[in-house]
Amino acid sequence: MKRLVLLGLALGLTACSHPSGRPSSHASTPSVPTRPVHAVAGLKTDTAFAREVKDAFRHAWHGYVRYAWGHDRLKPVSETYHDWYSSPLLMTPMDAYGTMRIMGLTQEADSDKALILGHLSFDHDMMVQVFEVNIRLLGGLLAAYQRDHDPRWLALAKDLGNRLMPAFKSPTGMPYVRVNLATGATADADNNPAEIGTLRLEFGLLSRITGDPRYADAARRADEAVFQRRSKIGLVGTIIDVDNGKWLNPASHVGGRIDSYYEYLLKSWLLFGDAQDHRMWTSSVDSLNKYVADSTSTGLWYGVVDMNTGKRTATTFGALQAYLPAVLALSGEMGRAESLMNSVYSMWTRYGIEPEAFDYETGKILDPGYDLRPEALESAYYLFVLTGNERYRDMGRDIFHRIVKATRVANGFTRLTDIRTQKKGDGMPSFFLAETLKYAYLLADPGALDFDKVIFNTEAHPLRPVATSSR
Ligand code: DMJ
Repeated sequence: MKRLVLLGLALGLTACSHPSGRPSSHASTPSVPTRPVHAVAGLKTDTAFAREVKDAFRHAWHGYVRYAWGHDRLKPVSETYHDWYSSPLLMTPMDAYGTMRIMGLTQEADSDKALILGHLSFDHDMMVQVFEVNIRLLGGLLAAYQRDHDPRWLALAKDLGNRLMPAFKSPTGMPYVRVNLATGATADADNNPAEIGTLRLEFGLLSRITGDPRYADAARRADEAVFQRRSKIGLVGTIIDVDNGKWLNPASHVGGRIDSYYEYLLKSWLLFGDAQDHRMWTSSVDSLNKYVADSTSTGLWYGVVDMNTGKRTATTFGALQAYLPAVLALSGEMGRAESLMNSVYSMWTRYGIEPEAFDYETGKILDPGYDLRPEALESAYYLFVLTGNERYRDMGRDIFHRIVKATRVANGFTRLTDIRTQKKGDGMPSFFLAETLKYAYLLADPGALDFDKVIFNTEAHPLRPVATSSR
């Protein structure tokens, strides 16, 4: 059934349905493709929940304004800030901006916008991590431009895109991990599928908006270079050398360093409507479901296997892997998405807060930190809007309450170094404002953003389809 639906979509057929998502009757076109599943109409707002999330956001933002204004990240416990590089790139303001607009926090958003447009500059002689800067800043700038239509956002996006482009100048076309924003010098050939493949949405959209194909072409070549080097059984490994294309670590999984590679294969197809993306996604997810998925007595998980043999090498799962129910649901694989969401929620309730990593066979915690991560809330949100089933909103509300209870401090929210003792660290990542609180808010008030009109980048910046001819 799934294959028929997807084939129909690829061929541009007009009607499809899914038992959980409402039927789609939109025509498929290359530039604004039809989606496999659609949001359930008329979902009600949970006003009390929405108010709580907004209050949490204001609390986090006020901590940033007071102690970290103009810098990358708040350290709420020591009441100071952290910058990623020698000059701040306004990670938190850029990540927070779209969430403020969705929540209707106009005053905060206006002052945030003034800060960014007045101070954000990429003209710095410093090495930056291409992936991190892309998902936070290029994604955030493009989403802001598509929302506000203010050309200053686009000018910054173009400038950043141009400065990141030298990263792709490797013999294989796969980008280096880091690039110097001023000189174009590159560093670190040992890259991974996530950092290589999580550029397509932003670079593709930059090309669609500017009419300059160079960005999309470079990111697509990089994606294809990873896909072409998949093993005979269709899996990718954890680390690859972008100079010679050789795999340096054959562990295959859906966690950090691979996670958003899969996410972007699907989303590139949905945003750009290209049949080749669709082929890469379907063949990749088939291999994932065949080899990496693990049906156990405690439910469905996705563990670790050798990319060449498919032999299971570890039964590790954790906070980062929790994005997968969202991606499976968006692709129309609702059964698997719902089973995996049950496992994700069991991980939260078992330990009170999810661990960064644990062994789903033995229950042993492998990494006890909690970094204010959003993935479980992201998946609860997708499942709620695509099924209309309140149990997913209940899960999300419970997760949100657990986060607030354990991580709220006087001047914001902070990561935990150990979920067993709830020992607090000292850092509020920018994605807490971009993703964690945005997905919590959208669970509470799903009408605040039309799910069917956007594709969220991996930092939860909502991107919109643009016709090829548009300038
Ligand atoms: C975010 O920066 C993105 O969601 C990325 O894909 C994974 N890590 C963090 C959130 O956990």
